[in-house]
Amino acid sequence: LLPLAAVCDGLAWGADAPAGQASYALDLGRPGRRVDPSLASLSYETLELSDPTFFAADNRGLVRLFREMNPHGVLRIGGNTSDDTVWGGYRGRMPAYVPRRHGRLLQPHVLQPEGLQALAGFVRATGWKLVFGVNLRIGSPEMALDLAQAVQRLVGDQLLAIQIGNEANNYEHDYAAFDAAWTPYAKALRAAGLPIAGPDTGANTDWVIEYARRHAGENVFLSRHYYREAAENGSIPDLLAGDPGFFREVEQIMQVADQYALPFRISEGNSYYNGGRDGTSNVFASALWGADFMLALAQRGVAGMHFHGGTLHSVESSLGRVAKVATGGDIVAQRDAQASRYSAIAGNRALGYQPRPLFHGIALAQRFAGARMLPGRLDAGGVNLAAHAAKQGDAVLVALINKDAQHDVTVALGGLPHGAKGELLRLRAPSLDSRRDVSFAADGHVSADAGGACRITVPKGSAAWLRLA
Ligand code: BDP
Repeated sequence: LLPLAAVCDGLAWGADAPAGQASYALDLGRPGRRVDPSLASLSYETLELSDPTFFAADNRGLVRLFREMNPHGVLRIGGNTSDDTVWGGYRGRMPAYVPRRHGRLLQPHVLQPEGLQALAGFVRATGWKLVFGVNLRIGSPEMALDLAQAVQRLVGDQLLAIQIGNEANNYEHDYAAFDAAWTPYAKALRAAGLPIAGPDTGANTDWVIEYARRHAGENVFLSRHYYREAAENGSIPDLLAGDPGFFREVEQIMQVADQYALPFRISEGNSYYNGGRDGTSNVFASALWGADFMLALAQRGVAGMHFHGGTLHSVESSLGRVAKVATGGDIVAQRDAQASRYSAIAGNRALGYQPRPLFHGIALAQRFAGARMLPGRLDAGGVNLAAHAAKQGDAVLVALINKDAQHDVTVALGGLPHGAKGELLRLRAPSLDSRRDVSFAADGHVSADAGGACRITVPKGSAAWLRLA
């Protein structure tokens, strides 16, 4: 018989520097928040619907990746381009246009009914729910209502909510101005029996709280966005350093959300805005960031995290730029060049689709769906290590995410069910800046000793996921 430590130790490799020593003690007696099955969710630009072959039932490669990420996900359509879009099916008077970015007159996009019909087919094929954003910036309540009703007719009860405006904090002077502009839209939609959600603000926690106080009873969930910073300021060390200030804001929102018994969703977000940072948002570091970020949200009771992405054309247009598509290279590089830098899925219909590194981090966190998060005491031993745990029926799930670029770490786990046994999966890649060769795969078995303890080595820049029962 092997000594127990060897049975439960994960394989360590390439460890030149001495490994850090960490401990993580779970408290099985105090289960916390239940992880919503729709935690792993996505967000795309409204402009994506200008190509009715993209969100379409027969775009099988994309349907397959959505279902693989999460059979219970929520697709949010919105972004800057939702506030640039007029509804082609509307027969009433079109709204007047206003000058917008950098004083330039806005060129509205026209959403055609075919794009919406195709989206409905895609939603049915994936089994996902839909959150749809209508134009507040250059819209009219009448046009928004007409569009929202068309969405509801096509999507039926897979429509979770309509949101009004995208990041209105960028164009409304303050919350009061937003509320005044928003109210006629909300009234029209609610009078027609449509479910609404909001305020879909960029980063204003105070807006979410004020909105909840005024409108909780009218909404099916509360929302805001998250980006760590602008792409220009992004880097792997910056991304992996974490963002404790943001999680304090999440806790403030959750207090209010709980008071009104409303779910809270990060309805759009990713690592760095302006389309993401090349060499950071689209490499393996983003997988470790994404997994940790989602589980830190779930720990605090956030129901869903919608990672923003999509084609280069669509996201770049939302920023007022023209997309440049790289040519040459092998098929993986060619597909990669089709998507915005932070998108979890790359590719197009002709070349096929493929998961980006971030996709695998999302998949790791999504394994916690339906479980109850557990409190735990982490002593990271000076290593940039994140740990999350949950109880899923009789099983305990643990994620150990070593975001450290220098140090492997051996984690002494405690408080596991005595003598529990289970599986170990590892999320890894050749290095933090790998664009490919990411794997999330089984790496043998683990077992806790008679005292509920187990030691796992997690190499630098990798994560381990355990399930013990
Ligand atoms: C967000 C917008 C979205 C953009 C994104 C970005 O809602 O439309 O694509 O920023 O800058 O604020 O990447």
